[in-house]
This record gives sequence, structure tokens and C-alpha cells, in this order.
Amino acid sequence: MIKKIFSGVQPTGNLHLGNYLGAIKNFVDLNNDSNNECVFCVVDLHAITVKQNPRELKSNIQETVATFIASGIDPKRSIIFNQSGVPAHAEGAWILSCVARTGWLNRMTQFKEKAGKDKEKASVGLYSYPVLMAADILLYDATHVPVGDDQKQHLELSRDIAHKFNTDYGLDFFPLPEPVMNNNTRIMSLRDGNKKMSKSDSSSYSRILMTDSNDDIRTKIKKSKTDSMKMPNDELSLDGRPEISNLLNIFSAVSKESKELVIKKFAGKEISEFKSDLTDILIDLIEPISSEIKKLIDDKGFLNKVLQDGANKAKSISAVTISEIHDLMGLKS
Ligand code: AQP
Repeated sequence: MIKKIFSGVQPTGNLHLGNYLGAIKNFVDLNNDSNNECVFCVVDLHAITVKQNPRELKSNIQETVATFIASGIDPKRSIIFNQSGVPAHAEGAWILSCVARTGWLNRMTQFKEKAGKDKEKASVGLYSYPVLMAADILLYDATHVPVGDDQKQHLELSRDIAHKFNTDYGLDFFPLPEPVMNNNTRIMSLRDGNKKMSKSDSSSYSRILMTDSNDDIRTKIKKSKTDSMKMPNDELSLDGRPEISNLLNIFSAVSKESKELVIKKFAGKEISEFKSDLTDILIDLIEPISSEIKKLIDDKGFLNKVLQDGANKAKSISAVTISEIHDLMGLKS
């Protein structure tokens, strides 16, 4: 059976190792499987739920597409486009916001985290963000959605909205999208093992970018927060050492060895020795991707063509869904 895949990434800054290991690496595997039809979206309408600098947003859209392609997503196999290029997303979000219940949105933990203490000052868009995400997914009849751990709750909400729509209109119109989780746990900040690695963290030392030079990677791993003990002998002794645990998770995800095996390999060794090996495997991973991103960014004509072709394909699929929704809801004669 063909799986219909949809996922998106916000162009809110340079993509980092967390975005790569938590999402893009998975997108590449899905793109390479001929049983899948994939749609990968640069979700710029999601990005503007918090204030963006217009010039930076434009260049971040290009850089996100460049990172997709440099990491191995093939625009000939998968549809790559930016959300604002396909108006059906905004219309779908409005329609679904009339299906979603405010009680459901009030439970979203990401809104609480992102809005912080002053919820009154957060944009309405930040609050209704998960409804736009539901529209993104449901417009393409997506059956499978690769998401990081942090987006699981939003996907649940998309399923609730799809189910309510189907019940309200009495037919199985939307498939209920399943999450595709990869085995990597959430990648945490290099400065604080309890905070996720994020584009918007004020410290650039908290994240490794997919465009970082070898020297940047070396410095960031060297400066990453650890403690003065030796490497742990087993998983149990990682208790209370979130930063070391995070670095071990990164090593395991990049090397594709189990965490258990990585712990065994470095048991009782100096942290500096582990950091040096971690730096080497990170450079091996990032160097070719980073140099390809730089090449692609210089070829704006190519990147714009990918986005334009992708938007045309996405428009023709989503227009059919919108027209069927209109019919079902009585929005046209
Ligand atoms: N630290 C992370 N570990 C694992 N996965 C992650 N993702 C993001 N950070 C991590 C996954 O990357 C995909 C794209 O994320 P996004 O850019 O659309 O939104 P985000 O989760 O809000 O990412 P950031 O980096 O934290 O951006 P800002 O700072 O702008 O909010 C998603 O699948 C996400 O799970």
C-alpha cells in the first residue's frame, strides 16, 4: 500500500542537528522508499506566529530548501514547496478552526511553553498553530506524518479534528494520520541537557548547525556543558547527568550504534576522549551536507524553480480537497 507522507519544517533560522536527527534524516529515508508519496513543506505561515524579520525569513526559506536537498531529499521524487505559495493551507486552517474545539487547543503544551508567562501578548496564530498544522496534513490525505517527539501532541489534535469532521459530515473523508517516530530521542541543548536544541535559543553554542564549519563543530563540542566525572559505566549511572546522556544520544544517532554499545565503548574513559571521537563523527556527517548547502544557496534560480514546481503540484492536489470540502459543507451550490 502506498503511504502518503506529509511533514514540515519552519524556516525560523538555520537548521540544526536536532532538526536533522529528529526530522530530516527520517524524511530522506521516506523519500528513498518507492512505496511512499512524500510532501515536504517549508512552513513559513507557521514561522510568522512569532515575529520574523522579512529579509531573514526569505533567506531562511531558501536555506531550508537547500538543507532538504543537500541532506538527500530528491525534488524529483518528493514535492517540496513553501506553505504561503499554496493558499489552500490558509483556507483549510480557517475551515478546520470551525471544527476544532477551544478546549482541545487549551491543552496544547507547546503553546504554553512558547507563549511563556505573558500569554495575553502571544499572537492568535501561535494559539491556533496546531489547526494550521492539521490543514497542512489533511489537505494531502496524508496517512503518515514523521514528527519529532515534541510534535506528537499536535498530531493527536490533527487526528481529533479529522475524526470530528468525518463524524460531522457522516463519511470517512480524511484518513486519520499516523505518526512516524524515529528512534532518536529528542536532541537537547549543548548548554542545558534539560532544554531541547532549538533554532531560537539565544546561545549559538547551544546548537550545532548543519552549515557549521569543522572548527565551529570542534569548538561547540569542546565547550559543551559536561561535568568533571569520567564517562559512565552503564545507563543507570547517567542519572543526574543529562548533558552526558544527550551527547551519548547524539553519538548513538550519528554512528547508528545503540546507546548501550556507545556507553560500553567509552565506559570509564575521560570525557575529553569521548568528545574528540564525537567531534570526528559529527564532522564526517556535517561536512558534506554543509558544503552542498553552500553550493545550493548560490544557485537561487534552482531553489526558486524547486519551490515553484513543488507549489504547482501541491496546488493541484490541495485544490481538489478544498473543493470536496466545499461540497460537503454546503459552501457552494
Ligand atoms: N531538538 C530537537 N530534537 C529532535 N527533533 C527536533 N525537531 C526540532 N528540534 C528538535 C524536529 O524538527 C522538525 C522541524 O522543527 P521545526 O523547525 O518546524 O519546529 P521546532 O520543533 O519548533 O524547531 P526549533 O528548532 O525548536 O525551532 P524554533 O526555535 O523556531 O521553535 C520537527 O519535526 C521537530 O520535531
